[in-house]
Amino acid sequence: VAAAQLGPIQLAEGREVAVARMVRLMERAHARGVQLVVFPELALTTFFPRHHHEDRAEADRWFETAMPSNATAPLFAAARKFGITFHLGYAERTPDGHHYNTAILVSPEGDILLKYRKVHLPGHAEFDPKRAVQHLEKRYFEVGNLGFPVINAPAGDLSGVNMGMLICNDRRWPEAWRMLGLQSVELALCGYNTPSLNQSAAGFEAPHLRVFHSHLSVQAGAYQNATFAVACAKAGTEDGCELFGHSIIVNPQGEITAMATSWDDELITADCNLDMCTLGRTTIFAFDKHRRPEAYDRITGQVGATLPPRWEGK
Ligand code: ING
Repeated sequence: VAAAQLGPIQLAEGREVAVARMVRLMERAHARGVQLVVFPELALTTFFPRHHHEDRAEADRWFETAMPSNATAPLFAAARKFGITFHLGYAERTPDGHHYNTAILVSPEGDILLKYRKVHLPGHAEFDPKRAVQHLEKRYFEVGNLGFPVINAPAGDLSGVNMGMLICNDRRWPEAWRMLGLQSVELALCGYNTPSLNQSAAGFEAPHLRVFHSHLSVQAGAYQNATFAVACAKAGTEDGCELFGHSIIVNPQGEITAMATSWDDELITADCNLDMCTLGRTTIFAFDKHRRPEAYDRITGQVGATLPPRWEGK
């Protein structure tokens, strides 16, 4: 597998610029014998949720109404030419006018094997004057309505791999990983666009923690659900706003087996022997043997945290 990390896509750069760069990365992937390529979240355009459009309809320019389209056809053609299965993140506008932050898994023949719409939308819905940079995902996207699906489908020379997807902020929520784990996921695919500086005016966060938290989340999610994971960044400075790279591929033991060291277009690859999922799945994380859902009522019964009762003394 490969993570095909993308560097910045500027506001003025059309989809064809990003697609041409993605085709070049796919060519490099083919040269290295890669069978599955993961591209980032919202891989076709600049990270537009940093821009406020008073009229939401103005933001429709960032969305795809067809997949593939003329702009994305070269990517589908390259995948067919090289026999590569690929993951693509993009802004989806449905025929009936719904807007989602979407990821698809596409076969070399161009079939859409799996579609996922981002559930955990970070940021805010209205312009926030306190913020140095807006993060308006709650303004432009609806919460995903497809759950957290996993599919068993061909990938490369394997006839069936259990594949599932997360998008960006989802990776920080253990519930999202566990939904995939409870469907025996073997390869979790995640694209992200993550600012390298905390822009919410909620307090200082040392910059080095941004990459640390991203890696921590993916490594924990992979380990605790005995799955491989590919986390692929859109990186670099767009409109003066820096997104971090450091894409990674992680094995079911939680080890990073490949990491990007640039914040630009960069291909990282790793071999994935799916048998490596078996140990965790049949011992520590044998869910059927060890999970106690009857004790987890708060996890689906509550949204926010409640306060604990006060100790009344002995
Ligand atoms: N971006 C960021 C992410 O979750 C974020 C937003 C960054 C939230 C850091 C909290 C902390 O990686 C997206 N697009 O979700």
